[in-house]
Amino acid sequence: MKMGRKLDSPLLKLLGKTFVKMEEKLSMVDDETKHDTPAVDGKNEKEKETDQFAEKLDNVIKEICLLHPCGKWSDWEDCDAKKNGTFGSQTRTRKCGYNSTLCISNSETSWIEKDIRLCEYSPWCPSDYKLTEDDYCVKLYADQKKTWQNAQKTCSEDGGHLISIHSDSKSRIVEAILESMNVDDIWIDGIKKSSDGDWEFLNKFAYRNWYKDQPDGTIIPQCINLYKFGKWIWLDDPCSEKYYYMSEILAST
Ligand SMILES: [Ca+2]
Repeated sequence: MKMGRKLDSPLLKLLGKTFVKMEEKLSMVDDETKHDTPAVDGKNEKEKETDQFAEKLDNVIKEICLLHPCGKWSDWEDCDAKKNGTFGSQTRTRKCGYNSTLCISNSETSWIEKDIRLCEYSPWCPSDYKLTEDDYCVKLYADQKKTWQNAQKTCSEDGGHLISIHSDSKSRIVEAILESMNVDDIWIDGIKKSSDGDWEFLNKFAYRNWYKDQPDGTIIPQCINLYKFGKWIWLDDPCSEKYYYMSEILAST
């Protein structure tokens, strides 16, 4: 047996009892052999006893290994379903045979057991955030209008940020929510902090949806207002203006 491995409690007890029994047996053998047999094959009495003990211990361990052949299960792998609301499967494995935690490593007599179960794809959102079809966690704040910075602060306290609109499809998701709530302008991510500086965004996407002649603001800092003007477009506006806003938290599984 390799020492220093982790043994679980029932096995330790079993092993402990086994040692006690073997010690009793060996002391009997010891009594029987005390008075006779000179050393043959170059080993003295003590060495033979040690050999015997080791052999018996080895057999006991093998028996225990067969009674308790498998190690601990691994953690479950990620669910292989990829779309919200769909089902998939997930697996876990464990090593069995002489590769279990107790037993001597022997790849010829070990095997891997696989367990499988049904799972549902379920990204996590805080309870008051809505999970969109494309797996964004969003919340429209339409109770109190705030400056861009204060809106960002509220989002940040939720563990999120002002919603980042980096594509037409993302914009359509946001627009649908706004229209369902009869809100026609909100703060979104994007700020220009100095007159000769660049616009700063959370993401690296090149997507922009400025209305014609925008941005044109001269009061610094300027922030981005998503506004429904026939269609949904971006206007720059002084960040000190107050609008409703939408917060976004990265969904996790
Ligand atoms: Ca403007």
